[in-house]
This record gives sequence, C-alpha cells and structure tokens, in this order.
Amino acid sequence: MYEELLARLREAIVNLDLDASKSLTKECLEKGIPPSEIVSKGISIAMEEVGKKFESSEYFLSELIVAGEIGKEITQMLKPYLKESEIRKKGKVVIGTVKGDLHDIGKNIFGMMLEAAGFEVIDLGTDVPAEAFVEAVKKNSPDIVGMSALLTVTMGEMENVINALKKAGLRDKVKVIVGGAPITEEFARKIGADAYGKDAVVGVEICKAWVEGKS
Ligand code: B12
Repeated sequence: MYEELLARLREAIVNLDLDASKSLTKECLEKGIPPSEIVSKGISIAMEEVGKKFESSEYFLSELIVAGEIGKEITQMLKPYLKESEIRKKGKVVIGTVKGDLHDIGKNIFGMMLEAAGFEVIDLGTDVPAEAFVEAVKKNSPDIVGMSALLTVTMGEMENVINALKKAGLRDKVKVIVGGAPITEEFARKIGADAYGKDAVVGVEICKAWVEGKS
C-alpha cells in the first residue's frame, strides 16, 4: 500500500503536478510513512527521473525549474513531521551549497534532519564561496562543516573550501562532510574530507557519531 502511494507521488513529481504532489505528500505523512522514506523512495527517485528527461531533451530548463519548486514545497511539508528528538543541542554544523551551484533541496533536507536530531544548523545557502565557509567557521566555531554540490563542474569547489580552511588554520578544528548526487566516497577521500554522506540520513548518523565521540 505504501509502495503504491510512493509510486503515485513519484509520478506526480515527474509529471510536474504540484497540487497532486502536495496532496500525495500529505497522504504519505498522514499514513505514517517516515519523512526519510518519502525523500529516498519518493522525491530523490522522481528528481532523478526528471534529470534524465532533461538530459534526453524531453524536458527543458523551465521543467527543471518547476520540478525544483515542487521539490522545495513538498520538502517544507516534511519539516513538522521531523520531531525534535532532544532539547539539548548536540553540536553545531555549518552547511552550504558550494560556489557556482544553486541546487539546495538535498542540502535543505540534510539541514532539517540535523535540526531534528538536535543539532544547531547555520545554513549559508547556495553559491557559497570558500571565504564565506571560512568566515562562518571563524564566527561560529562549529563542530562540523557540511557541503553540498549537484554539478560535476562545482564539485571541485569542495576541495577549495578544504584548502581555504587549512590556510586559515581551521581544518583541524572541524570535521568535514560532503554530499550531493555526483559525489562519491572516493572523491571525498581524494579532496581530504572526513566523510561522504550518500544521503541525508547517513549524513546525520555520521555527524551524530562524531559529536558523541564514537569516531
Ligand atoms: C531540481 C533541479 C534543478 C533546479 C534546482 C532547484 C533547487 N532549489 O535546488 C534548478 C532549475 C535551479 C536547476 C538548475 C540547473 N541544473 Co539541475 N537539477 C535538478 C534535479 C532535477 C533535481 C535535484 C534535486 O533536488 N534532487 C533531489 C534531492 C533530494 O537530491 P540531492 O540533492 O541529491 O540530495 C540528496 C543526497 O545527495 C544528499 N545530499 C545532498 N547534499 C548533501 C550534503 C551533505 C553534507 C550530505 C551529508 C548529504 C547531501 O541528501 C539528499 C537526500 O537524502 C537534478 C537531477 C538529479 N539527478 O539530481 C538536476 C541536475 C543536478 N541539474 C543539472 C543541470 C545541468 C542544471 C543546470 C546547469 C541547467 C541549465 N542548463 O541551466 C542548472 C545549474 C544551475 C546552477 N548554477 O546550479 C544536471 C547536472 C549534470 C552534471 N553532471 O553536472 C542534473 C543532474 C540533471 C541532469 N541529469 O542533467 N536544477
């Protein structure tokens, strides 16, 4: 039953039907499907499908923009269902999408899930230059820096941020986690990040383990 509902949600997103996407997201939440599953089995798969249609020129930029709006709206609907698990703040995380990149749906989901897990989140937004990450680390002394990139041409910016943190003498003060569709474990290791989060749930688990001193 859940599978069928999630399939209908995916179909609505791929067909760029905002009203149906919203009402099906509402139905999923009311039926008790966890927000993390709505993301992994609904939104993410549908967005990949939209991306494929864009690549094959079945969809154009206007359709990509509509899909982005749908993604943002339904992501917001998940927020009240991600209940704050603890009152005490677990740790501080600075997050942002790297310079040149405007994709923020995945980054926002990661931020929402971190907050729900008890972290304080400082979100620098999208198109964030390396200097802004450095400034934010200086100002806020976070435990963790989380970077997102969705474009192969902007992935390299993550390494620039890590190098800028090193240059400012801050690299040892923070853990660095990276994520986004084109990122891999191997790439994360190559650029000197501490971890790669294949999705927001895994990312939050890694951050929790760090602040709880397990790794
Ligand atoms: C929606 C969308 C847009 C929207 C974005 C709206 C927004 N507010 O984000 C708009 C219209 C703006 C857009 C623009 C462009 N886009 Co676009 N876009 C997409 C699309 C369809 C979906 C992205 C998405 O939201 N996915 C859903 C979320 C939930 O997934 P996610 O971001 O991967 O996040 C998950 C994980 O990766 C992880 N995660 C993400 N970040 C982080 C960070 C950390 C620290 C952790 C732990 C985890 C984590 O957690 C999330 C959930 O669990 C993708 C297709 C795809 N396959 O991704 C293309 C795609 C990314 N776009 C693409 C392109 C080409 C573009 C444009 C260049 C198009 C153009 N000609 O202008 C521009 C670039 C603009 C720019 N400078 O950034 C290509 C990139 C190709 C490439 N190899 O680089 C893709 C792959 C489409 C395709 N198949 O061709 N896009």
